[in-house]
Amino acid sequence: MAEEEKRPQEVPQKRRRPYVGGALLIAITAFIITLFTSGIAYGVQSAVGGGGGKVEEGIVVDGVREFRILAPQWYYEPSTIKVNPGDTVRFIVTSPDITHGFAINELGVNLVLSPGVAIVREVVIPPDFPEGTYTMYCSIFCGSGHSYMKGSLIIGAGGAGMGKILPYIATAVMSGVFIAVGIIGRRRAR
Ligand SMILES: [Cu+2]
Repeated sequence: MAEEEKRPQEVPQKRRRPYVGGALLIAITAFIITLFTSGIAYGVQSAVGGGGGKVEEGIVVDGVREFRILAPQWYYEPSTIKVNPGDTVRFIVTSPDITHGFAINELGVNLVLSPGVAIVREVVIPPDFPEGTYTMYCSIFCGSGHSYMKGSLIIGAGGAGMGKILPYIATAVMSGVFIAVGIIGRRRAR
């Protein structure tokens, strides 16, 4: 997922009415702040929620790789789990507070976690399943941190590093855009 860099110098020459420029600036600023916040929140979550980026491999019980996952507001513990292609995986997921979801699109998993009830789901990962890092996420709105309630499922070798680095790259890119917008804004003001 390489991001193409957009060059900021393609500024239209025609004059804009001030309020259009102002509204645009506010919209862009709001967008940037949102991305900043999510980048930071996600970064903090992957650093703290994952126990320092620890990868949980579960325990194998009678040939089934079992994970006990806690799902409070607004994270999964463990937040990064690893399985192998060909594994039979058992998820035992419990929410201690309010109703959350537990979804992994690529595996067709979408659980409703009623508070205090351990929800069990078994999945067989096909031996030829593409290795990689997949997202597990909350699929039921659960408050202000809902969109940050995510974790990673690594299948096989995965691309474990990318999920950790991505928020920081996003934040760095956004800093660049923020500065660029600031400079353009100043130039226009002259
Ligand atoms: Cu949620």
